Amino acid sequence: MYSLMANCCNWLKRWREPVRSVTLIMVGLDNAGKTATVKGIQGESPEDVAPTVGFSKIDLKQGRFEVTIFDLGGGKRIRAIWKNYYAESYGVIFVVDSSDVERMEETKETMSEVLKHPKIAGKPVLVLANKQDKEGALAEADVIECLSLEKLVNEHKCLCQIEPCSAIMGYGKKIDKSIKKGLLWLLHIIAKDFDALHERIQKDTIEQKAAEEQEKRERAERVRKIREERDRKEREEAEREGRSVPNEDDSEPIRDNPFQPISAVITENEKKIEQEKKRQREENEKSSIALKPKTDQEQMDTQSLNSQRSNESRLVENYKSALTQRLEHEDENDQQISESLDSGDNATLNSGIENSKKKTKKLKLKRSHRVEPVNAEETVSPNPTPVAPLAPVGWETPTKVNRIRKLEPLGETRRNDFYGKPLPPLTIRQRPNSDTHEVIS
Ligand code: G3D
Ligand code: MG
Repeated sequence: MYSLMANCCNWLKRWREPVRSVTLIMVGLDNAGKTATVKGIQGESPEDVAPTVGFSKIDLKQGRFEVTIFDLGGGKRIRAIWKNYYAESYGVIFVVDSSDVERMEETKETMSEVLKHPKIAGKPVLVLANKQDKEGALAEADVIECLSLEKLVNEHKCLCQIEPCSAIMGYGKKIDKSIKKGLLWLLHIIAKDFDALHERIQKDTIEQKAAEEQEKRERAERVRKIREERDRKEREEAEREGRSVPNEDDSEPIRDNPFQPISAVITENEKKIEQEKKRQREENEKSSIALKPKTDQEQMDTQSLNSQRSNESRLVENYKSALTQRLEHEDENDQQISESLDSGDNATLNSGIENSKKKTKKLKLKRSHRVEPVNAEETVSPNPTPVAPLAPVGWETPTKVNRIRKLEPLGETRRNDFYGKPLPPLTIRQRPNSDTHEVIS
Protein backbone atom coordinates (compact mmCIF):
# COMPACT_ATOMS: atom_id res chain seq x y z
CA MET A 1 0.00 0.00 0.00
CA TYR A 2 2.85 2.28 0.93
CA SER A 3 4.76 1.55 -2.30
CA LEU A 4 1.61 2.15 -4.36
CA MET A 5 1.22 5.55 -2.74
CA ALA A 6 4.89 6.35 -3.39
CA ASN A 7 4.55 5.39 -7.07
CA CYS A 8 1.49 7.57 -7.44
CA CYS A 9 3.32 10.49 -5.86
CA ASN A 10 6.27 10.00 -8.20
CA TRP A 11 3.99 9.83 -11.23
CA LEU A 12 2.21 13.01 -10.17
CA LYS A 13 5.54 14.73 -9.57
CA ARG A 14 6.80 13.77 -13.01
CA TRP A 15 3.50 14.75 -14.65
CA ARG A 16 3.83 18.22 -13.15
CA GLU A 17 7.42 18.56 -14.34
CA PRO A 18 7.81 20.90 -17.31
CA VAL A 19 8.99 19.60 -20.69
CA ARG A 20 12.71 20.25 -20.95
CA SER A 21 14.70 20.69 -24.08
CA VAL A 22 18.14 19.22 -23.82
CA THR A 23 21.00 19.20 -26.29
CA LEU A 24 23.65 16.50 -26.22
CA ILE A 25 26.73 16.01 -28.34
CA MET A 26 27.97 12.61 -29.51
CA VAL A 27 31.71 12.61 -30.13
CA GLY A 28 34.55 10.10 -30.52
CA LEU A 29 37.03 9.06 -33.18
CA ASP A 30 35.86 8.28 -36.70
CA ASN A 31 34.61 4.71 -37.10
CA ALA A 32 33.83 4.39 -33.36
CA GLY A 33 30.14 3.78 -34.07
CA LYS A 34 28.58 7.17 -33.30
CA THR A 35 26.22 7.25 -36.28
CA ALA A 36 25.26 3.62 -35.76
CA THR A 37 24.41 4.39 -32.13
CA VAL A 38 22.40 7.48 -33.02
CA LYS A 39 20.49 5.56 -35.68
CA GLY A 40 19.73 2.77 -33.24
CA ILE A 41 18.39 5.29 -30.70
CA GLN A 42 16.28 6.90 -33.42
CA GLY A 43 14.80 3.52 -34.34
CA GLU A 44 16.58 3.06 -37.67
CA SER A 45 18.74 0.13 -38.67
CA PRO A 46 22.36 0.89 -37.75
CA GLU A 47 23.63 -1.31 -40.61
CA ASP A 48 25.17 0.32 -43.70
CA VAL A 49 26.00 3.68 -42.18
CA ALA A 50 27.87 6.12 -44.37
CA PRO A 51 30.77 8.16 -42.93
CA THR A 52 29.43 11.40 -41.45
CA VAL A 53 30.24 14.54 -43.39
CA GLY A 54 30.10 17.45 -40.95
CA PHE A 55 27.36 16.46 -38.54
CA SER A 56 23.89 14.97 -38.34
CA LYS A 57 21.18 15.79 -35.86
CA ILE A 58 18.37 13.76 -34.39
CA ASP A 59 15.44 14.78 -32.20
CA LEU A 60 13.71 12.40 -29.85
CA LYS A 61 11.38 12.45 -26.91
CA GLN A 62 12.42 10.68 -23.73
CA GLY A 63 10.01 11.06 -20.82
CA ARG A 64 9.70 14.77 -20.09
CA PHE A 65 12.75 15.53 -22.21
CA GLU A 66 12.89 16.72 -25.77
CA VAL A 67 16.37 15.61 -26.68
CA THR A 68 18.47 16.84 -29.58
CA ILE A 69 21.63 14.85 -30.29
CA PHE A 70 24.34 16.24 -32.55
CA ASP A 71 26.32 13.38 -34.10
CA LEU A 72 29.55 15.16 -34.99
CA GLY A 73 31.99 13.84 -37.59
CA GLY A 74 35.03 12.26 -35.94
CA GLY A 75 37.70 12.69 -38.62
CA LYS A 76 40.91 14.35 -37.47
CA ARG A 77 40.33 17.55 -39.42
CA ILE A 78 36.66 17.88 -38.60
CA ARG A 79 37.19 17.61 -34.84
CA ALA A 80 37.92 21.35 -34.85
CA ILE A 81 34.20 22.06 -35.31
CA TRP A 82 33.24 20.21 -32.10
CA LYS A 83 33.96 23.26 -29.95
CA ASN A 84 31.19 25.21 -31.71
CA TYR A 85 28.66 22.88 -30.06
CA TYR A 86 30.14 22.77 -26.54
CA ALA A 87 28.35 25.83 -25.16
CA GLU A 88 24.83 24.60 -25.87
CA SER A 89 25.35 20.98 -24.82
CA TYR A 90 24.04 19.70 -21.46
CA GLY A 91 26.11 16.57 -21.56
CA VAL A 92 28.51 14.50 -23.67
CA ILE A 93 28.23 11.00 -25.13
CA PHE A 94 31.74 9.76 -25.95
CA VAL A 95 31.80 6.65 -28.16
CA VAL A 96 34.88 4.42 -28.07
CA ASP A 97 35.69 1.57 -30.44
CA SER A 98 36.70 -1.00 -27.82
CA SER A 99 38.06 -3.35 -30.50
CA ASP A 100 40.53 -0.78 -31.88
CA VAL A 101 43.34 -1.11 -29.35
CA GLU A 102 45.82 0.68 -31.62
CA ARG A 103 43.82 3.90 -31.49
CA MET A 104 43.31 3.94 -27.72
CA GLU A 105 46.04 6.56 -27.23
CA GLU A 106 44.46 8.83 -29.85
CA THR A 107 41.10 8.26 -28.15
CA LYS A 108 42.56 9.23 -24.78
CA GLU A 109 44.07 12.45 -26.15
CA THR A 110 40.86 13.37 -27.91
CA MET A 111 38.78 12.74 -24.81
CA SER A 112 41.17 14.83 -22.73
CA GLU A 113 40.85 17.71 -25.24
CA VAL A 114 37.09 17.57 -24.94
CA LEU A 115 36.83 17.32 -21.15
CA LYS A 116 39.33 20.08 -20.46
CA HIS A 117 37.48 22.61 -22.59
CA PRO A 118 35.99 25.31 -20.32
CA LYS A 119 32.57 24.90 -21.92
CA ILE A 120 32.54 21.14 -21.15
CA ALA A 121 34.40 20.74 -17.89
CA GLY A 122 31.94 19.98 -15.07
CA LYS A 123 29.25 18.53 -17.38
CA PRO A 124 28.15 14.86 -17.24
CA VAL A 125 29.85 12.41 -19.63
CA LEU A 126 28.57 9.04 -20.80
CA VAL A 127 31.28 6.77 -22.26
CA LEU A 128 29.99 4.03 -24.58
CA ALA A 129 32.58 1.25 -24.88
CA ASN A 130 31.19 0.15 -28.24
CA LYS A 131 31.76 -2.92 -30.49
CA GLN A 132 31.73 -5.38 -27.59
CA ASP A 133 30.48 -8.03 -30.04
CA LYS A 134 33.82 -7.96 -31.83
CA GLU A 135 36.51 -10.43 -30.98
CA GLY A 136 39.34 -8.96 -28.92
CA ALA A 137 37.25 -5.96 -27.81
CA LEU A 138 38.50 -4.45 -24.55
CA ALA A 139 36.29 -4.99 -21.53
CA GLU A 140 34.96 -2.06 -19.52
CA ALA A 141 37.81 -2.13 -16.95
CA ASP A 142 40.45 -2.21 -19.71
CA VAL A 143 38.90 0.75 -21.47
CA ILE A 144 38.88 2.70 -18.18
CA GLU A 145 42.55 1.88 -17.74
CA CYS A 146 43.59 2.63 -21.33
CA LEU A 147 41.91 6.03 -21.25
CA SER A 148 42.95 6.87 -17.67
CA LEU A 149 39.30 7.70 -17.34
CA GLU A 150 39.17 8.12 -13.59
CA LYS A 151 42.00 10.61 -13.59
CA LEU A 152 40.52 12.52 -16.50
CA VAL A 153 37.02 12.90 -15.11
CA ASN A 154 38.29 13.80 -11.65
CA GLU A 155 40.58 16.43 -13.09
CA HIS A 156 37.76 18.12 -14.97
CA LYS A 157 35.02 17.46 -12.42
CA CYS A 158 32.83 15.55 -14.82
CA LEU A 159 30.34 13.01 -13.56
CA CYS A 160 30.94 9.90 -15.66
CA GLN A 161 29.36 6.56 -16.46
CA ILE A 162 30.80 3.90 -18.79
CA GLU A 163 28.58 1.38 -20.62
CA PRO A 164 29.98 -1.55 -22.61
CA CYS A 165 27.69 -1.97 -25.62
CA SER A 166 27.18 -2.92 -29.22
CA ALA A 167 25.40 -0.43 -31.47
CA ILE A 168 24.57 -2.92 -34.17
CA MET A 169 22.87 -5.47 -31.92
CA GLY A 170 19.44 -3.89 -32.31
CA TYR A 171 17.58 -0.67 -32.77
CA GLY A 172 14.46 1.12 -31.60
CA LYS A 173 12.86 -0.86 -28.80
CA LYS A 174 15.38 -3.67 -29.29
CA ILE A 175 18.37 -1.41 -28.91
CA ASP A 176 21.21 -2.65 -26.70
CA LYS A 177 20.00 -2.15 -23.13
CA SER A 178 23.34 -0.66 -22.11
CA ILE A 179 22.89 2.23 -24.56
CA LYS A 180 19.40 2.89 -23.25
CA LYS A 181 20.61 2.64 -19.65
CA GLY A 182 23.46 5.04 -20.34
CA LEU A 183 21.17 7.58 -22.00
CA LEU A 184 18.72 7.44 -19.10
CA TRP A 185 21.56 7.91 -16.63
CA LEU A 186 22.77 11.00 -18.52
CA LEU A 187 19.30 12.53 -18.65
CA HIS A 188 18.79 11.72 -14.99
CA ILE A 189 22.01 13.55 -14.01
CA ILE A 190 21.04 16.51 -16.19
CA ALA A 191 17.58 16.59 -14.63
CA LYS A 192 19.04 16.50 -11.14
CA ASP A 193 21.03 19.63 -11.68
CA PHE A 194 18.99 21.07 -14.49
CA ASP A 195 18.54 24.63 -13.30
CA ALA A 196 22.24 25.26 -12.65
CA LEU A 197 23.18 23.57 -15.88
CA HIS A 198 20.54 25.49 -17.80
CA GLU A 199 21.75 28.79 -16.41
CA ARG A 200 25.34 27.96 -17.36
CA ILE A 201 24.28 26.97 -20.86
CA GLN A 202 22.30 30.20 -21.34
CA LYS A 203 25.30 32.22 -20.24
CA ASP A 204 27.80 30.20 -22.31
CA THR A 205 25.59 30.39 -25.40
CA ILE A 206 25.27 34.18 -25.14
CA GLU A 207 29.02 34.44 -24.68
CA GLN A 208 29.68 32.18 -27.64
CA LYS A 209 27.28 34.16 -29.85
CA ALA A 210 28.97 37.39 -28.82
CA ALA A 211 32.38 35.87 -29.56
CA GLU A 212 31.14 34.69 -32.98
CA GLU A 213 29.77 38.15 -33.75
CA GLN A 214 33.05 39.71 -32.68
CA GLU A 215 34.96 37.27 -34.89
CA LYS A 216 32.67 38.10 -37.81
CA ARG A 217 33.23 41.82 -37.35
CA GLU A 218 36.98 41.31 -37.12
CA ARG A 219 36.95 39.25 -40.27
CA ALA A 220 34.95 41.91 -42.12
CA GLU A 221 37.37 44.56 -40.86
CA ARG A 222 40.34 42.53 -42.06
CA VAL A 223 38.73 42.07 -45.48
CA ARG A 224 37.92 45.79 -45.68
CA LYS A 225 41.50 46.75 -44.82
CA ILE A 226 42.92 44.34 -47.41
CA ARG A 227 40.60 45.76 -50.07
CA GLU A 228 41.41 49.35 -49.18
CA GLU A 229 45.11 48.59 -49.32
CA ARG A 230 44.72 46.88 -52.69
CA ASP A 231 42.63 49.77 -54.11
CA ARG A 232 45.16 52.31 -52.85
CA LYS A 233 47.99 50.44 -54.54
CA GLU A 234 46.02 50.17 -57.78
CA ARG A 235 45.27 53.90 -57.75
CA GLU A 236 48.91 54.77 -57.10
CA GLU A 237 50.01 52.51 -59.95
CA ALA A 238 47.39 54.00 -62.28
CA GLU A 239 48.47 57.55 -61.40
CA ARG A 240 52.09 56.68 -62.04
CA GLU A 241 51.23 55.22 -65.47
CA GLY A 242 48.85 58.11 -66.27
CA ARG A 243 45.79 55.84 -66.58
CA SER A 244 42.32 56.96 -65.48
CA VAL A 245 41.57 56.01 -61.88
CA PRO A 246 38.32 54.06 -61.39
CA ASN A 247 35.79 55.89 -59.23
CA GLU A 248 35.56 54.43 -55.73
CA ASP A 249 31.78 54.88 -55.66
CA ASP A 250 31.45 52.59 -58.70
CA SER A 251 33.07 49.69 -56.93
CA GLU A 252 30.90 47.03 -55.33
CA PRO A 253 29.97 47.86 -51.73
CA ILE A 254 31.81 45.83 -49.10
CA ARG A 255 29.61 43.28 -47.50
CA ASP A 256 29.95 42.39 -43.86
CA ASN A 257 29.52 38.77 -44.59
CA PRO A 258 30.65 37.33 -47.95
CA PHE A 259 28.40 34.30 -47.38
CA GLN A 260 24.93 35.65 -48.08
CA PRO A 261 21.81 33.46 -47.71
CA ILE A 262 21.19 31.62 -50.99
CA SER A 263 17.59 33.00 -51.20
CA ALA A 264 18.95 36.57 -51.18
CA VAL A 265 21.43 35.73 -53.94
CA ILE A 266 18.69 34.07 -56.06
CA THR A 267 16.36 37.08 -55.67
CA GLU A 268 19.17 39.46 -56.61
CA ASN A 269 19.99 37.40 -59.72
CA GLU A 270 16.34 37.23 -60.74
CA LYS A 271 16.08 41.00 -60.46
CA LYS A 272 19.16 41.43 -62.65
CA ILE A 273 17.75 39.03 -65.29
CA GLU A 274 14.40 40.87 -65.24
CA GLN A 275 16.14 44.23 -65.71
CA GLU A 276 18.20 42.85 -68.59
CA LYS A 277 15.06 41.49 -70.29
CA LYS A 278 13.29 44.83 -69.87
CA ARG A 279 16.26 46.65 -71.39
CA GLN A 280 16.30 44.27 -74.38
CA ARG A 281 12.54 44.68 -74.91
CA GLU A 282 12.91 48.46 -74.94
CA GLU A 283 15.78 48.26 -77.40
CA ASN A 284 13.74 45.99 -79.70
CA GLU A 285 10.80 48.36 -79.60
CA LYS A 286 13.05 51.31 -80.46
CA SER A 287 14.66 49.50 -83.39
CA SER A 288 11.25 48.39 -84.79
CA ILE A 289 10.03 52.01 -84.67
CA ALA A 290 13.18 53.16 -86.47
CA LEU A 291 12.69 50.55 -89.21
CA LYS A 292 9.04 51.42 -90.02
CA PRO A 293 9.59 54.34 -92.54
CA LYS A 294 11.79 52.09 -94.63
CA THR A 295 8.91 49.87 -95.82
CA ASP A 296 9.00 51.27 -99.41
CA GLN A 297 12.67 50.62 -99.61
CA GLU A 298 11.99 47.13 -98.32
CA GLN A 299 9.40 46.52 -101.05
CA MET A 300 11.87 47.58 -103.72
CA ASP A 301 14.48 45.29 -102.28
CA THR A 302 12.02 42.40 -102.30
CA GLN A 303 11.10 43.06 -105.95
CA SER A 304 14.71 43.14 -107.08
CA LEU A 305 15.36 39.99 -105.06
CA ASN A 306 12.41 38.25 -106.74
CA SER A 307 13.58 39.21 -110.25
CA GLN A 308 17.07 38.02 -109.39
CA ARG A 309 15.60 34.71 -108.23
CA SER A 310 13.55 34.26 -111.45
CA ASN A 311 16.73 34.91 -113.52
CA GLU A 312 18.56 32.31 -111.52
CA SER A 313 15.79 29.76 -111.97
CA ARG A 314 15.80 30.42 -115.80
CA LEU A 315 19.53 29.81 -115.84
CA VAL A 316 19.12 26.57 -113.91
CA GLU A 317 16.41 25.44 -116.37
CA ASN A 318 18.69 26.16 -119.37
CA TYR A 319 21.53 24.31 -117.76
CA LYS A 320 19.31 21.33 -117.01
CA SER A 321 18.06 21.06 -120.61
CA ALA A 322 21.65 21.33 -121.98
CA LEU A 323 22.76 18.60 -119.60
CA THR A 324 19.87 16.32 -120.64
CA GLN A 325 20.75 16.78 -124.35
CA ARG A 326 24.36 15.90 -123.68
CA LEU A 327 23.40 12.83 -121.67
CA GLU A 328 21.17 11.71 -124.55
CA HIS A 329 24.08 12.25 -126.91
CA GLU A 330 26.30 10.15 -124.66
CA ASP A 331 23.70 7.39 -124.62
CA GLU A 332 23.85 7.35 -128.41
CA ASN A 333 27.62 7.16 -128.20
CA ASP A 334 27.42 4.21 -125.75
CA GLN A 335 25.04 2.56 -128.17
CA GLN A 336 27.65 2.97 -130.92
CA ILE A 337 30.35 1.40 -128.71
CA SER A 338 28.24 -1.61 -127.89
CA GLU A 339 27.38 -2.05 -131.60
CA SER A 340 31.07 -1.86 -132.57
CA LEU A 341 31.82 -4.34 -129.75
CA ASP A 342 29.43 -6.73 -131.38
CA SER A 343 30.80 -6.08 -134.90
CA GLY A 344 34.53 -5.94 -133.81
CA ASP A 345 35.08 -2.51 -135.48
CA ASN A 346 38.14 -1.26 -133.55
CA ALA A 347 38.36 2.26 -135.05
CA THR A 348 34.77 3.13 -134.21
CA LEU A 349 35.22 1.54 -130.84
CA ASN A 350 38.34 3.57 -129.97
CA SER A 351 36.84 6.89 -131.04
CA GLY A 352 33.65 6.06 -129.19
CA ILE A 353 35.54 5.24 -126.00
CA GLU A 354 37.61 8.41 -126.27
CA ASN A 355 34.48 10.52 -126.71
CA SER A 356 32.83 8.78 -123.86
CA LYS A 357 35.86 9.38 -121.59
CA LYS A 358 35.92 13.06 -122.41
CA LYS A 359 32.23 13.32 -121.59
CA THR A 360 32.66 11.37 -118.38
CA LYS A 361 35.45 13.72 -117.35
CA LYS A 362 33.27 16.74 -118.06
CA LEU A 363 30.42 15.23 -116.11
CA LYS A 364 32.75 14.50 -113.23
CA LEU A 365 33.92 18.12 -113.31
CA LYS A 366 30.34 19.27 -113.20
CA ARG A 367 29.49 16.95 -110.39
CA SER A 368 32.38 18.35 -108.38
CA HIS A 369 30.84 21.83 -108.89
CA ARG A 370 33.56 23.04 -111.25
CA VAL A 371 32.44 25.21 -114.14
CA GLU A 372 34.14 24.68 -117.52
CA PRO A 373 33.18 25.75 -121.07
CA VAL A 374 31.25 23.02 -122.90
CA ASN A 375 34.01 22.56 -125.52
CA ALA A 376 36.85 23.23 -123.13
CA GLU A 377 39.08 20.36 -124.29
CA GLU A 378 38.66 21.11 -127.98
CA THR A 379 39.34 24.84 -127.53
CA VAL A 380 42.21 24.63 -125.03
CA SER A 381 44.29 21.95 -126.77
CA PRO A 382 44.49 22.33 -130.54
CA ASN A 383 46.43 19.02 -130.85
CA PRO A 384 44.64 16.64 -128.62
CA THR A 385 46.92 13.90 -127.29
CA PRO A 386 45.56 10.37 -127.33
CA VAL A 387 43.86 9.56 -124.05
CA ALA A 388 45.65 6.85 -122.09
CA PRO A 389 43.69 4.56 -119.81
CA LEU A 390 43.76 5.95 -116.30
CA ALA A 391 46.16 4.19 -113.95
CA PRO A 392 45.13 3.53 -110.36
CA VAL A 393 46.13 6.24 -107.90
CA GLY A 394 49.78 5.93 -106.83
CA TRP A 395 50.87 4.06 -109.95
CA GLU A 396 53.53 5.47 -112.19
CA THR A 397 52.04 7.39 -115.13
CA PRO A 398 52.58 5.27 -118.25
CA THR A 399 54.94 6.93 -120.77
CA LYS A 400 53.70 4.86 -123.71
CA VAL A 401 50.10 4.95 -124.86
CA ASN A 402 48.58 1.54 -124.30
CA ARG A 403 46.43 0.03 -127.00
CA ILE A 404 43.08 -1.15 -125.91
CA ARG A 405 43.06 -4.84 -126.59
CA LYS A 406 40.20 -6.44 -128.37
CA LEU A 407 37.37 -7.20 -126.03
CA GLU A 408 35.76 -10.59 -126.02
CA PRO A 409 32.39 -11.61 -124.65
CA LEU A 410 32.91 -12.59 -121.00
CA GLY A 411 30.93 -15.84 -121.24
CA GLU A 412 33.22 -17.22 -123.98
CA THR A 413 36.59 -16.67 -122.25
CA ARG A 414 35.68 -17.92 -118.81
CA ARG A 415 34.52 -21.36 -119.79
CA ASN A 416 37.74 -23.19 -118.80
CA ASP A 417 39.68 -23.00 -115.54
CA PHE A 418 43.49 -22.43 -115.17
CA TYR A 419 44.31 -26.04 -116.24
CA GLY A 420 41.97 -25.90 -119.21
CA LYS A 421 39.34 -27.98 -117.44
CA PRO A 422 35.79 -26.94 -118.40
CA LEU A 423 33.99 -24.93 -115.71
CA PRO A 424 30.40 -25.78 -114.68
CA PRO A 425 27.68 -23.73 -116.41
CA LEU A 426 26.58 -20.41 -114.88
CA THR A 427 23.55 -20.52 -112.62
CA ILE A 428 21.36 -17.60 -111.75
CA ARG A 429 19.65 -17.31 -108.43
CA GLN A 430 17.10 -14.73 -107.41
CA ARG A 431 17.64 -13.15 -103.99
CA PRO A 432 14.70 -13.51 -101.65
CA ASN A 433 12.56 -10.34 -101.47
CA SER A 434 14.55 -8.75 -104.30
CA ASP A 435 14.30 -8.14 -108.03
CA THR A 436 18.02 -8.47 -108.60
CA HIS A 437 19.74 -11.69 -109.58
CA GLU A 438 22.91 -13.23 -108.23
CA VAL A 439 25.20 -14.98 -110.71
CA ILE A 440 26.98 -18.01 -109.27
CA SER A 441 29.54 -19.93 -111.26
P1 G3D B 1 31.28 6.81 -36.76
O1 G3D B 1 29.96 7.47 -37.01
O2 G3D B 1 31.72 6.90 -35.36
O3 G3D B 1 32.34 7.23 -37.71
P2 G3D B 1 29.88 4.53 -37.76
O4 G3D B 1 31.06 5.23 -37.00
O5 G3D B 1 28.61 4.58 -36.99
O6 G3D B 1 29.84 5.10 -39.12
O7 G3D B 1 30.37 3.03 -37.79
C1 G3D B 1 31.59 2.69 -38.36
C2 G3D B 1 31.57 1.20 -38.70
O8 G3D B 1 31.52 0.45 -37.50
C3 G3D B 1 30.36 0.78 -39.49
O9 G3D B 1 30.75 -0.30 -40.31
C4 G3D B 1 29.42 0.23 -38.44
O10 G3D B 1 28.52 -0.73 -38.97
C5 G3D B 1 30.41 -0.42 -37.53
N1 G3D B 1 29.89 -0.55 -36.19
C6 G3D B 1 29.33 0.39 -35.43
N2 G3D B 1 28.99 -0.10 -34.24
C7 G3D B 1 29.37 -1.39 -34.24
C8 G3D B 1 29.28 -2.44 -33.27
O11 G3D B 1 28.79 -2.29 -32.17
N3 G3D B 1 29.79 -3.63 -33.66
C9 G3D B 1 30.34 -3.86 -34.86
N4 G3D B 1 30.81 -5.08 -35.11
N5 G3D B 1 30.42 -2.90 -35.79
C10 G3D B 1 29.93 -1.67 -35.47
P3 G3D B 1 30.97 -0.12 -41.87
O12 G3D B 1 31.40 -1.45 -42.30
O13 G3D B 1 29.62 0.28 -42.41
O14 G3D B 1 32.01 0.93 -42.01
MG1 MG C 1 29.46 8.98 -38.33
